[in-house]
Amino acid sequence: MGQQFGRRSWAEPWKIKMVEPLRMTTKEDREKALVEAGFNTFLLKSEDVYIDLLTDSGTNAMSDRQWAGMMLGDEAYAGSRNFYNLEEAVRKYYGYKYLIPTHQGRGAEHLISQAAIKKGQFVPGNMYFTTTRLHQELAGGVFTDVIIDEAHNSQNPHPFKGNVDLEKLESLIKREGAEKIAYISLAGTVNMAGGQPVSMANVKALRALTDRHGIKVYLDATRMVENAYFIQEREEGYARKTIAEILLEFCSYTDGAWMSAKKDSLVNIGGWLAVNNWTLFEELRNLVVVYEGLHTYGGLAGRDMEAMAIGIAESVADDHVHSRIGQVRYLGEMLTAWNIPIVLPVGGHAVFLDARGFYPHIPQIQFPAQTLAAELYLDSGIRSMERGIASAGRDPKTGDHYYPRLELTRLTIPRRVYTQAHMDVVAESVRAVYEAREKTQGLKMAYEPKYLRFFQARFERM
Ligand code: P70
Repeated sequence: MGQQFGRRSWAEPWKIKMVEPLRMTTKEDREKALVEAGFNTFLLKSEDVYIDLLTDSGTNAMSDRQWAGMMLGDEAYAGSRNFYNLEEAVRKYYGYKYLIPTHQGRGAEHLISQAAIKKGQFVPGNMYFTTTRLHQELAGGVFTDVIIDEAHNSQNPHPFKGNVDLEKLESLIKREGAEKIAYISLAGTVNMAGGQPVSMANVKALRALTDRHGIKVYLDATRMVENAYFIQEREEGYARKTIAEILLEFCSYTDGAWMSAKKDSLVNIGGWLAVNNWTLFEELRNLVVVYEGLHTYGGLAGRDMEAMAIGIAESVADDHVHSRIGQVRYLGEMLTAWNIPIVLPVGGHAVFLDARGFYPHIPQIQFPAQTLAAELYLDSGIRSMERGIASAGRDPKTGDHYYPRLELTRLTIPRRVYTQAHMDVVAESVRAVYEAREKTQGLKMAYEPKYLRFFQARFERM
């Protein structure tokens, strides 16, 4: 593939030591499983899935060193050695002073939202993320999207579609007053936009603007390593800097971060929250014992913290990130070569299929992206995730559906798990589903839970 695009190929900087057999199913098996799952890929049994591209969260393969670290778990209730190793890794690679471990990302989102949002305050962010926005709303905040317009257009080739629109932000601050802004909720990369990065220039300018108004910036660092890769690749002055240097510089423009370590940090469970301000830290450290566990384990076992500490160091290795993003891009380039509509540029963790491009005849309220996820599973047993109107949920004020411009189905690539041959099989299945697009009909929602409905909603064929 590298040769076809006139460049040298990459290869994985590891070899395989242990394998897990995959189960193949028949079309009849899959039809039955899909109906039982209410056409929701979250409700399928993993055993019924062939290639699992539901998420890159907690689905990564750990290295031999991480597994060895699991054996060094210091399972003490308080003051585990592994906590201090994790604290040191976060300080070294992300640069924040004070660390609180949490069981996963949303545990950290809960704490920061409770501590830093007063009822009625606005929380501007570069596009919503489902769990992040929900915790902000549950804390009484009002999420406000301040991402650049380009992000809402799946075909716009902007290299940093995750950027904050500083004019949108400034006019919000002018209109509402700085004291009505809880903090800026900045994500790198932006998941719902297609894994799109934020530039260093943008975060620097954001820092300058927020400093003028005395507003804090907290970073969703979940896929910030991948964001650093795009800066190295695309932004002037960064080609010769390492991923680790770029990560540290980026974080230095923010006041703290929350992390779902299940992504970048190459573990199956874990997260953290880290800040530079001692007073805020004291409050968070007090809150964590209510919801997660003591502040030196936060819902994790010692071994989980050790695997995370080692995973953080592995995650910033340039050759690792290069091959990780290279694999995602390989799949994206194959689909683009076949004129299949995807979000461009291809992002860091996934290829996002543009379900509007697949099914222009299916109205958004008939869930085109959910339909596409169901069709892909039926075709080949590949599991993907809806990222469209079902994920967007409802406006808490009016109760109406949000109608996001992006109606996407995500093929999310776990790190160090699948091979290039798996990507070929995925691409061919996507092509088969694309070729059958005109005959495909939409879905209706048959059951809708109150919170984060996409996880447990059930659908039926129209
Ligand atoms: C995904 C996962 C999790 C996530 C994230 C960003 C940018 C925070 C979190 C929460 C899992 C997921 C979550 C909600 C809906 C679908 C899937 N993203 N910030 O697959 O972290 O899951 O550890 O609590 O992407 O994208 P956690």
